[in-house]
Amino acid sequence: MKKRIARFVILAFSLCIPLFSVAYADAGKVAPVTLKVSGLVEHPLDLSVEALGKMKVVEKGNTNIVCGSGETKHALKSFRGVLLRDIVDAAVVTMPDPRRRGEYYVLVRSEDDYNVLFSYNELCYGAAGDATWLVIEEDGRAIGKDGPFVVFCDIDLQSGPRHVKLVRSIEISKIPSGVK
Ligand SMILES: Nc1nc2c(c(=O)[nH]1)N[C@H]1C(S)=C(S)[C@@H](COP(=O)(O)O)O[C@H]1N2
Ligand SMILES: [Mo]
Repeated sequence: MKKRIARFVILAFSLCIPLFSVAYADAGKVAPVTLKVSGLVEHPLDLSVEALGKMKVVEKGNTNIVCGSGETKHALKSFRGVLLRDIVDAAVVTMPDPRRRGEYYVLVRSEDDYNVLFSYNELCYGAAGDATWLVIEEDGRAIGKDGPFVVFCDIDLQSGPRHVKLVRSIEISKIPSGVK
C-alpha cells in the first residue's frame, strides 16, 4: 500500500514538473523594451538598454525638469545618456539631396502617445544637438516607471514640454517638398 502511495506521489510530482517549466519558460520570455529607430534611415535599429550602454554614454550633473507652467516637476542629481544625434547618426539618414536637410525631422514617440519632434538641423547644427539626450539612468539607477528611456533637451528654457517619458521609438521623416 505504502509503495502505491509513494508511486502516486512521484507520478503527481513528475506531472507537475512540465507545468512548472512551461510557466517558468513563459516568464523568461517577456521581451525587454527596446528603442526602435526607423523611417528614412539606411540602418533601422532596435536598441536594448545594453546596446545603448555600448554607445558613447555621458554622465551629467544636476538638472531640473520644468513644466510649461513654471513648476519644477523633477530634480535630478545626475543622469546618464546618449546624444539623440549619435543615435540618428548610427541609423544613417537617407538624404539624396542635402539641400533638403531643413525638411527632415526626428519624431520621438512614447508609449502613451506623448510625442515630440526635433528638427534634423537643430540636432546636427544647433545648440540642442549637444544637449538632447536619450537618458538610460537617472540618479545612478535605471529609470523606473517612466522608462527605460527618456528623451529631453537639457538646455530648453523649460524642459518639461520636450521631455518624453516612456520612449519607445524614433522616426526620421521629411515634410513633402514643393512650393505652395
Ligand atoms: N510620455 C509622456 N511624457 C511626458 C508627459 C506625458 O504626459 N507623457 N508629460 C510631459 C510634461 S507636460 C512634463 S512637465 C514632464 C514632467 O511631467 P511629470 O511630472 O508628469 O513627470 O514630462 C513630459 N513628458
Ligand atoms: Mo508639463
